[in-house]
Amino acid sequence: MASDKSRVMVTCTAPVNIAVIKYWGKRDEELILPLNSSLSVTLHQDQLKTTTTATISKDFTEDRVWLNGVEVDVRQPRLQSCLREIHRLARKRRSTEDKDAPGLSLSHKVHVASENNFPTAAGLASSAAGYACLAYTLARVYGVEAELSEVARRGSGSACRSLYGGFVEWNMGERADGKDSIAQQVAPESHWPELRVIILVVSAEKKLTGSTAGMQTSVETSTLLQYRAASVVPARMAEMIRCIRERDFPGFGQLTMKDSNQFHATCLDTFPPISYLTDTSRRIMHLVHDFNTHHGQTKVAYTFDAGPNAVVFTLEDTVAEFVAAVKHCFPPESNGDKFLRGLPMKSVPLSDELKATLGLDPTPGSIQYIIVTKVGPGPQILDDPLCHLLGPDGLPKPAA
Ligand code: 2P0
Repeated sequence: MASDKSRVMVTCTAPVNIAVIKYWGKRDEELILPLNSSLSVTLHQDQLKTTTTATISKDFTEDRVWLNGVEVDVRQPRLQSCLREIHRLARKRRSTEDKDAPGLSLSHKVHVASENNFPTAAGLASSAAGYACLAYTLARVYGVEAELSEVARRGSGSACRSLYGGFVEWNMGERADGKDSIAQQVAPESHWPELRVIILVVSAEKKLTGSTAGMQTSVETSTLLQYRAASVVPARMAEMIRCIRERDFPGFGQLTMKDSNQFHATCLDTFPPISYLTDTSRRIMHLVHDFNTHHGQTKVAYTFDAGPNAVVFTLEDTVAEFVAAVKHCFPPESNGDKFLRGLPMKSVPLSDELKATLGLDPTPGSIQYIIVTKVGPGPQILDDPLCHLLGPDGLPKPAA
């Protein structure tokens, strides 16, 4: 943390998370309280992360925020909501806990710069990592040590799950004020070291229906969503936690696929219907089921969020064979050298038996690239001042 009498500057990173029991639908739009609990896997920041720098100074005349180098409107309600919450927690700390707590005057304005190391438009849950990183970084700047679920959640519901590493549950809570709607770790990232995550980037286009508007229409029109939240998710949460604790991959994988499918069924049950999956998404689902049939057990499992990209879970010993199957069914078209990204892996040939099982005709170019990653830790604070995205003047550093 860089500081002098008038200025504090902090830089932190936060991870992307992928839900295996999905959040879809709010019971309170203002407080961002969900209809059901959800559970996610935190992805490793070596492959996907948001970096955020925040600084406050008596010299600043207004709050300012830059996202990937472009200034955004700081008056947007969700940003304002996060700032208000962090100010509230900072005031609370000073009045009740520690009169000498670090942090500068709350009347000072803040400058924030945030960057993703992956394309925002790729539909890879950038808002979750972004708001988790904002909450975590602002907390460090203002000397807040409280639990930050409420701050992150006000930015984006799923962001509260990116505050922790490993396997994370967002408990829906029961209270009307949302004080018990918080994220907590189910198991740390070290718990299941063999687990791997393969992201199949299908389309980098911006999605047609945003999550916030989409889930609002689902709440208003889908009876399936109400049934899911009340009667399906509670038992699934308990079963998913058991599968994770026991490292039961077939159980984990089957439930992950079923929950993804039910989430997309509620989208279709929404009126007018919402469809996030494309033909390529459905072909990936077939590939996964064919692969598992060939092996006579669940060795890979897909999940899809509010977009066509697939996130596939598997164990370390299966990555190379599954990637070979993906390359067979979806051969890279142009960027062959950049097709495979992330963790290094060996290349294996596809057996004739498996090739014969895969009923798909190859469709070149329909998967743009693949990122191989694993389960990772929660937000980190970066000590090296070279990592700051803002210069000493509080403005974004020019791109290197
Ligand atoms: C999830 N998704 O659990 C689900 C699965 C998308 C599909 O959380 O309105 O961006 O900001 O609370 O968190 C996307 O919704 O929505 C999401 P808001 P958010 O990850």
